[in-house]
This record gives sequence, structure tokens and C-alpha cells, in this order.
Amino acid sequence: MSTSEYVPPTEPIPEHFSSPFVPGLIVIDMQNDFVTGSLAVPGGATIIDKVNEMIKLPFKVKIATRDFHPDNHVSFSKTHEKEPNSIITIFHPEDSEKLLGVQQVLWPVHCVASTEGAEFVPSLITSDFQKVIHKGTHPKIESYSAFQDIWGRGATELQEIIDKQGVTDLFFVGLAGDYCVKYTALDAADLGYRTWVAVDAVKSISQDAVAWDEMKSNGIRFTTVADVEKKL
Ligand code: VGL
Ligand code: ZN
Repeated sequence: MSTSEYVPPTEPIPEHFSSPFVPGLIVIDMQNDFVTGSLAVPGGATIIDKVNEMIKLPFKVKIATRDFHPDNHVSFSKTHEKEPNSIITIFHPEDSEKLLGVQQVLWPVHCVASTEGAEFVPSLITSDFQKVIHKGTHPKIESYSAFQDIWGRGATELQEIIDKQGVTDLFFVGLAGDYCVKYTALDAADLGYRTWVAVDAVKSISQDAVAWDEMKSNGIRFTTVADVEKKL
């Protein structure tokens, strides 16, 4: 992990696209546990104002996500009686024979459904969200992306909601840049949306550049809150 934070170069949002421009906002996991709680992301509190600035802009759709786990979730180190940050191989509960295992990072208990830690941070503007997507709700299935679980199954209603509104461009803000923001943005790009990450409204658990590089090499574009403000 580097000591100084790496922020990638951004590109201006073009004045005119050849296709229509219908922007949607996805606010990822701005929850107490990721800001001040058990899985606090370094600098998480410093992006709240930027995230709120984005929420105030006239996006066609505004959707938030919440990590929302049962207290015996497969991603918790406690569930396996191991230390946080250890890595184990897990299998799909219904299909362990046919599917290869995946590497699962084990986290401290976080964002347990109906606890304070799973609530949005108190200063977040939540009145504009058309929908809040909950993920990681099945005890044995991990989800980082708001579109689908880590097995590429269990699609959520997210794609249907944004397609109904004709969204062409998805803008991402929130936590954590190297997990839920990254995996949701990668799926968005894969599904064919022009995908933007507002780099000054995102913080990562680890500060290295790997998450940014991976997003960039998958066609994700980087922008800033001020640039989005100009465009919208
Ligand atoms: C997240 C780790 C575990 C995230 C969720 O929201 O990025 N990270 N669960
Ligand atoms: Zn989680």
C-alpha cells in the first residue's frame, strides 16, 4: 500500500455525444460501518459533501445501494472463526460440485441488516433516491456489484430500473472504490453503459492504484464532481 493517495487523471465530459445523454447516478454504500464503523474506509467521511453535491444534480435516475448482511454472513471472518483479512475458498451453496470455488476476503462483521452500521450516514441526502438496492442479503452468497452476486448470478432489479428510464451514462460515487464501486462499475461498462467514476467522491479500502487501473482498462472513464456539475 502506498502512503500517498493515487488519484487517476480525469477527462472532461464531451459537450456533445452522438447518442442521447441520459445520466443516472449510483451512490454506493454510504453507510455508517464504511465511514465510522467496523469497516471504516480511510477518508470515507471526507467524501460525504461531494456525494451530496452529486445527489443534488438533475440526474434522470438516482439510485443508492446498501451492503445488507445477515449476522452469519459468509464474508465475515467470525463466521469461519478466522481473523479478518484472511482469504479462504468458498463455494456456491446450491452448486458446489459444478462451480469452482472463489477466493473470499474475510471482513470484520459489517453492515448487518437492521443495525445502525447498515444505516446511511446521517448527513447523506436520501430523499431523492428512487430505489435503494440491498446486496449481500443471502447468508452464503457474497455480492460486491449492485447488478449481481460474485458468482455472476442473482441479478438485481438495477438494470431494469435504469433501462426503463433510457439511461445512457452511469455516474458512480461512494465506497469502497476497490470493491463495491469497482465491481458495480465494471458490470455497468460490461452491460454497455458509458460508465463514469467521480474520483473525488470515492475512497478505497486500499490506496494503491490497482482498482483505478483495472477500471480504466475496462473502458471506465474518470471525472470529477465539478465537471459533472458543469455538464448537468
Ligand atoms: C464492501 C467489503 C465488504 C464495499 C462490502 O461496499 O465495498 N467492501 N463488503
Ligand atoms: Zn459486505
